[in-house]
Order: sequence, then structure tokens, then C-alpha cells
Amino acid sequence: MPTYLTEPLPGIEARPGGAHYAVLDQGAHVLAWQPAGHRPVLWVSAASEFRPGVAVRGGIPLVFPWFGAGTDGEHAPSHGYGRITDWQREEVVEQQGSLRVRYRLAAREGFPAAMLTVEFGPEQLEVSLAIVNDTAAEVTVEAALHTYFAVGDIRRARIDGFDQASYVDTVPGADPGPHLQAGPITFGAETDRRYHHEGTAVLHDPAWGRTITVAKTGSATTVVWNPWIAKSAAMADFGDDEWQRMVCIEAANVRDTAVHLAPGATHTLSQTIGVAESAPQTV
Ligand code: TA6
Repeated sequence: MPTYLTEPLPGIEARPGGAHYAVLDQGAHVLAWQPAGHRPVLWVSAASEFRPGVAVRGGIPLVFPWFGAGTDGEHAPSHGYGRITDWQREEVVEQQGSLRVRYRLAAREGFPAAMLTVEFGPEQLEVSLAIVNDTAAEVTVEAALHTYFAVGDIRRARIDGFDQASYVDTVPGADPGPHLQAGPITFGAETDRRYHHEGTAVLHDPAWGRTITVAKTGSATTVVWNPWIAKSAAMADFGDDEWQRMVCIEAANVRDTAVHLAPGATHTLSQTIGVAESAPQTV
């Protein structure tokens, strides 16, 4: 049976057959997915805060209903209110090693309702964000599944699936482009890019001898982020050397791929994550 968390924040946790699943009610925030016999697939900073109204640094924060400060640069909090608001938990179903949890966030002035469904399984993690425009007006929404993945060493990692994809480079001071990706994405400095990309990302992690796949639907942008050395040191909720062991791959609809919903329309953004070991694991 799942455990109903109260610490570090209210949520749901389950450990079927040696796996570990966890989601917090605040932000409908998926916190852990660790299939039995694997290392954790999602990364969480050892320096993360866990208190009401503060975004957890890691797992899958939900960016909703704007990205950063929004298309006009004037919205707060950063990445929207969805990730720091308690969502209404509507369904919890555990069966045969899987756990499904469904959450709802009510509409607010000018912004639509949303439903988040997470299915933790022994083979894959499915996360689906349905944006439901039950208002009488058209709405424009940005959204992302801001997923933090754990890697053994980012300097040896690479991400396939983006060859010839165009991207905007949002690292401060960089030429924003657009640029064209040539071959795999590799990491040697702060990386913060918005790719026009609708396919599957394949994260190769030779340090830990594994490959993580991120398939998605309903998403026209993939954000790839590693803060590297200086930005990690500048974030209080991020360990100075933790940049080496994480990367964000975010199924998104932001900026020129923001979602425009007519009254009564729904848009669903979803991702399915899998992990395969290419070498024996010492978990
Ligand atoms: O998704 C990449 C990004 O927009 C980065 O620019 C960085 O700000 C990151 O999100 C984390 O944002 P946060 O508000 O969680 O510190």
C-alpha cells in the first residue's frame, strides 16, 4: 500500500518490490522514480528546501502557466504558480507494482485548470499534464515538465535525438541564434537551450553505464539545462559540485510554441521515461 507522506511535505510514496516512487501534493511534484535494481532516475539536490511555497530543486517541477517570467518578462513567481501551489489529489491507485496518482489545479483569473496524472511503473514513468480551458475566453499558456535526471558525470554524458534541430541559446551573454544542433548534445559549460524538438531524447550516461529515454507527445519544445560551475555555486538550493551529476531535459511548450486554447479546448503534454543499464549496476 502507498504511504501518505506528511514530511518533508504532504504526498504519496510507495516502495513496491524494492522500487521507489514518490510525488508531493505541492506542485503535483514527482519526486522519485527508481525502478528496482536501478539507481534513482530523477535527481534531487541535497541542498533542496522542502517547505510550503518553495519549489523543490529536483524531480519534475511543473512549469505552469508561464515559463521563466512569461512571454512579457513580467510574471512572477518564476516558472508560474503551478509548482508551488497545492494541487487537489483526486485519485491514488496502486496495483501490481505500479502506482497512479491524479491531481487537479483549479482555474485562476485568466488561466485555465490543469490535471496532472503520473503513472509510476517498474519499466517506465509516465507523466501527463492536461490543460483544460473551461473558461469562456481563449487562453495562452506556457508549460513544461522540468525534469531533472541523475547522471554519473555530465562531462561524459551525451544526448541523442536532436541532430539538425534548431535551438535558441539562453545562456546569459551567448549569441541566442537560432543555431542548428550538429550531432549529440554534449556538455562542457553552462548549457541552457530551447530546442524546436518533438522527438525522443536519448540520454547516454557512460559513467553509470545506462541510457535514459524520454519520449513525449504534445510538446514542440525541449529545454536542455545544466547550470555548470558558477551558476550552481550561486544557487543556495544547489550543491556547488552537483552540476556534475544532473541534467534537465524538459518536454515543453514555451515562447513561440506556447499553447493557445479556445474555450472548451484541452491540450495534453506528456512524457514517458525509460531506463536501460548497459553495464552491471552497483546501486
Ligand atoms: O529550464 C531552464 C531554466 O529556465 C534555467 O534558465 C534555470 O533558470 C532553470 O530553469 C531553473 O529555474 P528555477 O526557477 O527552478 O531556478
